[in-house]
Amino acid sequence: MKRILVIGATGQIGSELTMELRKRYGNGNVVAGYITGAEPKGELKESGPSTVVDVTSGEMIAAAVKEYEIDTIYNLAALLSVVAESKPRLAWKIGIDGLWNVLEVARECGCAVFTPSSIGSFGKDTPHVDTPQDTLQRPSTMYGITKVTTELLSDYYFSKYGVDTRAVRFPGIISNVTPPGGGTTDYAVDIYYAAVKGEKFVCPIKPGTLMDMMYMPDALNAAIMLMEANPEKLLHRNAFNIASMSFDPEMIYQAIRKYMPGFEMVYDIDPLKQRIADSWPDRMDDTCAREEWGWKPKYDLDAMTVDMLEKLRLRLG
Ligand code: VAH
Repeated sequence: MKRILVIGATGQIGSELTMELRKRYGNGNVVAGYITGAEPKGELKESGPSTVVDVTSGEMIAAAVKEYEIDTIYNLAALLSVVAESKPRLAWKIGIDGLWNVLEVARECGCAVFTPSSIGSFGKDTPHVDTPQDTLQRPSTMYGITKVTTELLSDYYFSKYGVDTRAVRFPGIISNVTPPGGGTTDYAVDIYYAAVKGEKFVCPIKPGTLMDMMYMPDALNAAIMLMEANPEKLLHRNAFNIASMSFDPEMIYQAIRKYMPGFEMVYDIDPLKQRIADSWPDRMDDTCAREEWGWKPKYDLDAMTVDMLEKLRLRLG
């Protein structure tokens, strides 16, 4: 049975990924790694083991791997795109110095490693429509620079040391559990909260700005499916394009109004978020993921909207 450590287990992806992994592999086999000040709470804390793991400390990672006999590490420690622009050195420290620590421990202890990349790893010169799996990657954000470096370093550890590294390029992820923090695509989560609270939504991204987006259940399934995939079938490793939806603010606004006709939205563009969004693809080509490990999303914009509104209504009353 797999023994898994999730680093960044209390973040937007980590909190739901930890619970999904516990469902699939058994609560006791999935350790939630967190940093002081971001302790797990509620079911995440009660349902299985957790321990302090700061990704910038190789010793902490090694101690957790040895104590819990870990064979697989999901490394989700990162600053998101907008925050990373205000703290570029910290973004590198967590994203790359931290990754190096994870990969070194994985090399010494024989662990497989998943460290996600993102649509942020592409730049304005990358083809925006049907973005190829193998293409030009010259991002202009510190977040994107850390993600391209993540891909290259993870591939390096696979080819040079045989470390089993795998990853996907996540779209903007929409979830109804842990709110996101500091991302360019956060508007696609915040809009649902505004709708359910009966508030007018102020959108920071221009109409017509298409970006790849994905509902959290599909994102979690992609990560776990890839880590379970037959390695002999993988022609790529770090990192696979995965796509499910491509929409702009008008499309998600209309998707919500279909169920909440009184919902209103206005625009107040955030120049930094818009500059970042303009450099990202409209929609990636994910043929390689579909062919090499059977990737297939389940949620489209309408199905996600129905589920988001239902779940948020239950939680926010
Ligand atoms: C962000 N939500 O906006 C994150 C994500 C692909 C986008 O990396 O920074």
